[in-house]
Amino acid sequence: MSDSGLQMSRRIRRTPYMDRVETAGVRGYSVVNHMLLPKAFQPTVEDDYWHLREHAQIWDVSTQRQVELHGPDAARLVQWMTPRDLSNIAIGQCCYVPLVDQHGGMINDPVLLKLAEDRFWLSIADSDVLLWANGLALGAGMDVQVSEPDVSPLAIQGPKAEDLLADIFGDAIRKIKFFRFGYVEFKGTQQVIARSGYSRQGGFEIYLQGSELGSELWDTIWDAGQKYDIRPGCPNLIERIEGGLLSYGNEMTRENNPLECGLTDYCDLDSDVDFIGKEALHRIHASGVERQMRGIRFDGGRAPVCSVPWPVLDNQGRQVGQITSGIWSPRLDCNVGLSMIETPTNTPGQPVTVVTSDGAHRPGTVCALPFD
Ligand code: THG
Repeated sequence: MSDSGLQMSRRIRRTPYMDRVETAGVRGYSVVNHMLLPKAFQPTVEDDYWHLREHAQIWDVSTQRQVELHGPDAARLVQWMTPRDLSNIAIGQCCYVPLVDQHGGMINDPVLLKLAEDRFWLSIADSDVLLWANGLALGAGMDVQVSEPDVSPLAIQGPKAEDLLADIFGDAIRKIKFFRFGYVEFKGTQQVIARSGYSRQGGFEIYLQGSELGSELWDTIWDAGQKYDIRPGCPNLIERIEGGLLSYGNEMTRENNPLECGLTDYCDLDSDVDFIGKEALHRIHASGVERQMRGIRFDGGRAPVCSVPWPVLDNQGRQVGQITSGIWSPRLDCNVGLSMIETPTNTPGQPVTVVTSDGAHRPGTVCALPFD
């Protein structure tokens, strides 16, 4: 911890898996939702990338905090918060939902879990949804409790995740469909397990309730995983960019609306449901978005680490966007990046220039997401 340069304090919360994460050789952290997120284990992100595509990894994603809405008005509140029509979702279903403000700006992009007709979890990205939801409930006089329960997701990702978890919890988990969840028994407790996760390699997320069980859960999976060449891991930057998975705070902020973020499929603008930002999104939809989230492939050899956004220029040298996450892809044999790009330069196939932080001007091409 000391060599990461991060000065610890109570405000930067540890996770229930942290002892095991440290033993496993974590090499650095980020902070998300005021909590540590492991960022590296293997010598390189590329080692992690190839391993994730072939085997199984265990990820401490406790920073995906749950905001629980519970009570008679829980369903009304959650629907008010998102343009996605939730009227037909079932108990046991997960749902990727943009949350927007009154101007259509992105507040967060959580995974919603419907636990009961009157109980939901919003599994959030990096912004304080707890306060937003509580403020809305209070202001609207809704009968709903808004809390952050003791739930810490642990992701098992990669093609061998299913076999590994079936060894531990039985074959029933094989029947869980994508973006559905069920329950498994662990040490006398019932735990939520969903087929989901922040990668395109398949896998599950266990929403551990009860921090005191963290080390035991990690050890159980770790021991059973030896057979599957399990390794400690974390959301992989190469895999995430290739898969077009957005990171709130990086690719988008409140400055962006879900239509330009490429989340139109999760916005049911024509439905009858009432939600915050409906008027704004209708207006934006009618006038057309001014920019769009895209992939960019670019050359010039291995790019440096993208810790500040890289300007994207059109063929007249005018800035039309910025790469907010970018890295070398060893599989595609070029650099890949995510960028919001202004119309009309954002149609796939357009040539652009990326100015990386080493000063290099690199030729690139706009492409659709995901990259494959
Ligand atoms: N899992 C859980 N919580 C999370 C994330 C996660 N919270 C933060 C962050 N990740 C939110 N971002 C995403 C982005 C994309 C997806 C999940 C979380 C995703 N989307 C499906 C897809 O693109 O195929 C859409 C599924 C749907 O149809 O609803 O997987 O990873 N717990």
